[in-house]
Amino acid sequence: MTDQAPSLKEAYASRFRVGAAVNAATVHTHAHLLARHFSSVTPENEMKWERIHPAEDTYSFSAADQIVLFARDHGMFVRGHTLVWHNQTPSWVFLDSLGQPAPAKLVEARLEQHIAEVVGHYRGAALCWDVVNEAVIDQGDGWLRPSPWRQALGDDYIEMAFRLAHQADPDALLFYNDYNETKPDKRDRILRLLEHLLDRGVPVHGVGLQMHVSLDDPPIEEMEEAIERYRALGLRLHVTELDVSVYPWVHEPDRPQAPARPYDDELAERLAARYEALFALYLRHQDAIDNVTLWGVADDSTWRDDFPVKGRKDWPLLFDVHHRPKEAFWRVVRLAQN
Ligand code: HAH
Repeated sequence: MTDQAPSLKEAYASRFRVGAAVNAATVHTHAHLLARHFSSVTPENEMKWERIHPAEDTYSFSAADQIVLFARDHGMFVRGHTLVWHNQTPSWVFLDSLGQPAPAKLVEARLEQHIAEVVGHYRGAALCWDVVNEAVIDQGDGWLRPSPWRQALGDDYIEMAFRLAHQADPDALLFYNDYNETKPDKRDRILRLLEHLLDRGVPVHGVGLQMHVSLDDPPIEEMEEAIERYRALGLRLHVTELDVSVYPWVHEPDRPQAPARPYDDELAERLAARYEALFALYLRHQDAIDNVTLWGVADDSTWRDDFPVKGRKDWPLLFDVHHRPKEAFWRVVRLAQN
């Protein structure tokens, strides 16, 4: 049945790649959708430090390798995700042999080794990397997140990571990736960081816009303003983690989250209209955008079921829990055909 649906990646072939995040399971269970509709993959977790480098002398490439081999067999682009992040990084990275905070030199040597090893392993296969993920704070005073990286190495850890990644693979496209990236305050902090890196001649080539959005927020105008500001830096843009939660985005810890709700035709229609507006926005900026990646393939396997509320079913993607194209899929495809 799904074979009768037009191919999403073909509909957008002259515009930008359309990608999906996959994991060790979905690269098999969702292979039919991936092969037909997507021209790019991002490993959801399999290249993160805790998975690929769980202990000082242990690299564990096999899960990510399977995804990369799938991509090679199907002619797909691979986005490497992610080298330096405050989450999903084991604590040993920041500790010495006595369990005390490790000296900067040791953390720096580990960072250097990790990037050389991981980027080196996927050289020529992962053509782009999210080098640094989510380094900027959401709100409040200041600029950079107080992450264990910053604590160990100071603000320069960001610059260091980009230079090391460039050394490990001079041909790879290097991205800074973040969420809430269109909120004006955070956008301005991210812009400041990117300008600072560019001024210093740091090899940063693109900005990753995660775009974990909901039905009404952020407004398209806010996203468009952010895209215009980012592209004005001369950087390439990737939409790296697109999904549309059917629940409002409540980020204040003391405000209640919306209760679980059923998925019905009205919701399907609102989701379709939202996806249509998002892809219309991307099409307006297709000369700056090279890749639009969804954070998952189909609604039966999405991180949104557990974020920000554990066990609250969500329907954020273009294919339903039975892998059938949703109304949102048809609207996105039709938009490209106009
Ligand atoms: C992303 N963080 C990460 O980049 C990705 O690696 C992970 O699998 C899922 C989401 C998003 C995020 C957010 O939207 C809000 C608060 C913290 C993190």
